Amino acid sequence: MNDVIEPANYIDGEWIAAREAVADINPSDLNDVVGEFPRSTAADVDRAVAAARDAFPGWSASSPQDRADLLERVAAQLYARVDEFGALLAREEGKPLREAVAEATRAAQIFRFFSGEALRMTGTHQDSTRAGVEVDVLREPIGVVGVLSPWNFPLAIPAWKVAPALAYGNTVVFKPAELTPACAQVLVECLAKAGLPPGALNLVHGQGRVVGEAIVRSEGVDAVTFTGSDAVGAGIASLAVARQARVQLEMGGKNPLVVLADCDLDKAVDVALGGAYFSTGQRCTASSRLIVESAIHDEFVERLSVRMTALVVGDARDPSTQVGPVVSEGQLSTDVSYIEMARADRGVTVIGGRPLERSTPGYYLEPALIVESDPSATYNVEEIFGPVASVFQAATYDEALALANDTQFGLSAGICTTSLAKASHFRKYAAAGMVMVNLPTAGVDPHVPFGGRKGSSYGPREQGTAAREFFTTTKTVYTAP
Ligand code: UN1
Repeated sequence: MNDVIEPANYIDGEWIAAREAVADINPSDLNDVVGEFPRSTAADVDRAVAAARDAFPGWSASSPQDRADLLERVAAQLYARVDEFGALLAREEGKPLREAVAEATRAAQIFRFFSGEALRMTGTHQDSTRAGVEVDVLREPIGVVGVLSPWNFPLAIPAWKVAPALAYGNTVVFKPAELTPACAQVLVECLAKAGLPPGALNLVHGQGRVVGEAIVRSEGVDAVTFTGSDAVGAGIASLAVARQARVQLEMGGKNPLVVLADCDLDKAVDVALGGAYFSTGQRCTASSRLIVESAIHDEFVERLSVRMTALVVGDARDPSTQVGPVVSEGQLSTDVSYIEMARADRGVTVIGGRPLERSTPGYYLEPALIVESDPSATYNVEEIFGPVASVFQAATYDEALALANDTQFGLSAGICTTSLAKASHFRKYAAAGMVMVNLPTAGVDPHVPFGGRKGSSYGPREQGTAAREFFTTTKTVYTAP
C-alpha cells in the first residue's frame, strides 16, 4: 500500500500499534495479505471514548468554517487519490476496480457535501403564541457518536457516517468491519493529515462482538449509527435503547424490480443485470427479486441468462473483471447454501451459481438466477447478500406490485416500464424508502436521503441534509424582553 502507515488504531491523535493482530486477506487471492490489523479490546474502546469525550467541548464549539475547511481538505485528498484508494478497495474487499474507483470518488463527494453542511446547521426563529415572546429552535451536536460500518462499502459508508458526525460538531469512535480495515485506515489517515484535533475521531479496529459491543454499551457514547445485517442491528437496538442512546440502523433488503410487458426490454435486462450482480450482489440495495409480467417472462429470462452467463467473473483488480469474488469464506458458504436450497426444490431451475476456480485461490462464484420458485421460499424471503437473484411471474401490474411489497424489508424498489401511469402509481404505492424508475435498485446519490422502511431501517435517514436529524438535536429557546 502506497503511503500507508503501519496498521494501527488511532486514539487521541496517536497511532497505536496492535498487541494482537489479524490478517486482512484479499478475497481474489488468498495468498495476498493486505496487512495485519489490530484486534482491539474493550479497554481500547474505553480509551477511545474518553478521548472523544475530552475532545467534544472543543470540537463542538469550533468555528463551522474550520470544520468545513477541514472536511474540504479531506475531500481534496480523496479526490487526488481515487485510483489508489479504489485499487486498495478492490484488493481488500473484492469489488471490481471500476466500481471501487467510483466508490472512492463517492466518498470524496460525500466529504465535500458535508463540508458545506457544516455551514448550514441552521435553526429557526418564530414568534411565540404568547405576545412578546420569541422562540428560537437551535441545532446542536449530540456528543460522541459510535460509527459501526460494514465491509461492502468500506469507503463510502464510513464517509457518510463520519463526515456528517464531524460537520455538525460531534466527536466519533469508529469501528470498521473486520474484513475491510485498510480502507478505514486510509480514510482516517486523510482526516489526521487534514488537521483533525486529537480525539475528535478515534479508530478502533476489531471484532463486532468485542469492539462493536463495547461501543454500543459505553455510557460515554451518546448515539450509535450502524449499517449491517438485520440480526446484528436488532441486538444493537436493544442495547442502545436500554440505556436511552440514540440509534440509527441501516440493515437488509430483498429489493424487488418489477419488469412490465411495456418496458424497453434491453434496458430492463441491463437494469436487472447491474442491480442483481454488480458489486457481486453484495449490496443492501441489490435487486434480488425480479418480478416480470408473464407476457415477457420467458424472453426476459432468456435474455438475462445470456447476459449473466457472459459476465466476466475474476480478480477484482483486473480491469476486465465485471464480477469480483465473494468477500469471505463465510459469505461464500452462505450464498452456496441458499443456492443449494433452491436447487433442491421441485420444479425450480437455477442458472449458474457454481463456485469457480481462477488462476489464484479466491472466493469466486458464478452469478445465479433462480427461476420458477415459490416467492415464500426461505431463499426468496431472507437477504442472501450475494450474486443471487430470483425471477417471478406476475399476471398483471397489480399482482406485481403486491408481490413487490410482500416482504419484511423495504429499502429500495424498482420498476421498468414506459407507462407514465404505472410508473406514477408505483412511485406512490411501493412500500420502500427509495424507488427507482427504469434504473437499478442499487446506486444512490450522495446528496439526498438514503434509507428504508419496515425491517430495512430504523431511525432517521442518512445522507443529504436529512443526516442532520440523527447527528444533531434541537433546543427550543423562549425569550421574553
Ligand atoms: C448503493 O446502492 O449505491 O450496504 C448504496 C449497502 C447500502 C449502500 C448501497 N447501505 O449496500
